[in-house]
Amino acid sequence: MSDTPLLANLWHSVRDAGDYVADLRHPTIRLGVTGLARSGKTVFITSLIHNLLHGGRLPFFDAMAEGRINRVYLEPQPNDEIPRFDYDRHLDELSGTPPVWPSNTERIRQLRVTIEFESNTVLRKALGQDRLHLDIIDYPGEWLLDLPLLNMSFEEWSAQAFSMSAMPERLSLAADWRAMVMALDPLAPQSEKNAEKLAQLFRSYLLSCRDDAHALSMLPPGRFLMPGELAGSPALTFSPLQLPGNGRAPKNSLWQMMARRFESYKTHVVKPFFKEHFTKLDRQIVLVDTLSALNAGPGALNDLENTLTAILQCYRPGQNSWLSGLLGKRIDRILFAATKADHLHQSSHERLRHVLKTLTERASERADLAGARVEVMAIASIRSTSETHITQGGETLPLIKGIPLKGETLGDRVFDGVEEIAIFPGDLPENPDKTLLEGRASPENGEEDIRFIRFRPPRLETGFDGTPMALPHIHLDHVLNFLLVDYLE
Ligand SMILES: Nc1nc2c(ncn2[C@@H]2O[C@H](COP(=O)(O)OP(=O)(O)OP(=O)(O)O)[C@@H](O)[C@H]2O)c(=O)[nH]1
Ligand SMILES: [Mg+2]
Repeated sequence: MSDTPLLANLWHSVRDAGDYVADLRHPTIRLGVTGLARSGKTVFITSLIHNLLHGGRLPFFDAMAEGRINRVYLEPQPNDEIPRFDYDRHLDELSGTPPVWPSNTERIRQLRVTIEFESNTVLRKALGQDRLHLDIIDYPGEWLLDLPLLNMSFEEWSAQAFSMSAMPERLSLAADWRAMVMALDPLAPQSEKNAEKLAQLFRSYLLSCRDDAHALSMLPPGRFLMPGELAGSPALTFSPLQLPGNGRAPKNSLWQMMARRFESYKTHVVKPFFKEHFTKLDRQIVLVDTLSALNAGPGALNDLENTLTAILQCYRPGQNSWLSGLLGKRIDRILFAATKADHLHQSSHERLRHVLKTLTERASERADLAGARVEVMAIASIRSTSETHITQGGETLPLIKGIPLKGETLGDRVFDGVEEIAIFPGDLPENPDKTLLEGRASPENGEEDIRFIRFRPPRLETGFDGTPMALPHIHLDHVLNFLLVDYLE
């Protein structure tokens, strides 16, 4: 299959013969937006759309910079079975008084944006191509981490989950769940009560791993953390167990009950997601809260690298025979973006990118990713800080300025959500390999920890005529260019 989108679109058109003419004139790109919980998916999509709709500052988005974008608007999405991405609600939250960050979203969502443009290629002009449908599909990154489960038996998965729970950064968090597993006889008759209790303890352990203080990310099964519409269903009421003795369990034992549910999770939850959604994506952006992992220490960074490897493996055809059988085409561009770069001064943005680049390079080597173009950027979907500096003893110190969220603390200080402050956010070390090994900056070398304070989103400005000004951002234009440039030539 060709790598060029024009030919790729021809191919899709031939497949869906009914839409042949329409598709050629108005191609569609399906962009997957993913990332673990709180990585910044909702804020990213909202700001991206707002910037497109309201002509934001996007100097490095070629089609926009060349004045070839005529109109951008939202249209009804093509897939009725996927809930709509609630752009209006999220924008309302961001434009409130005071503005607040959007609420959590735990499900797959979709939104269609149509871009009317003037092509600068003879072929596209001849085809009358003047419109691109951009279908954005927002889904939890946790769900991608379930792919390896398809190649595992319940016994293998149990053994892996048990050994992971014994890692130093996890052991104390897993203590209650491990204690119950060890106290139970898995060969005893099945019991819904025990299944529920075990599943609940297992889920609490995974949730506490995800807390800011630990910031661990490799926590399958994905729906335990992001259940979507499946919360409370039997397909999610299971937990790894330890199989004693000869590895055989009687038919109606607790072990068999859990093994059955593990298999139905794979059949009814994991496979349909990959089959119905994942295999239909053309391009992908993976948002990574790299700063939170840096803040939490070496265990979290290590874990993040494993997570990125697992995510990248989903894009590797041939890695999973079940999946590669379904992949009619291949995702040809993947962008990894370190989000929330506005927590750092711009002098550290390149270093933040470098940290994520090092992590993804190591992960891509392990995933042996053939074919797809992978890019790494540091971005802020919504810039909540501005930059300033102070001069102290002849030395200039870069600062960031913003309004910390109510309840945020710095030392003994508790912020009220109104007062603006300027702080030195800390530098990221120049050498990311060292950072990755040690987890954080080393004060003995004069490096400081990052001061990670959450800031309030900025007030949405309006122009003289009351029209909203686009949301401030860092590098969203680079993101758009990487993902769309060849579709808009
Ligand atoms: N300063 C800053 N904070 C951000 C930015 N993007 C996200 N955040 C913060 O990160 C939080 C999570 O962002 P969301 O966009 O809701 O993350 P998500 O990936 O959709 O999270 P789930 O819906 O829980 O999966 C927000 O509430 C903000 O506090 C950004 O560009 N700048
Ligand atoms: Mg969300």
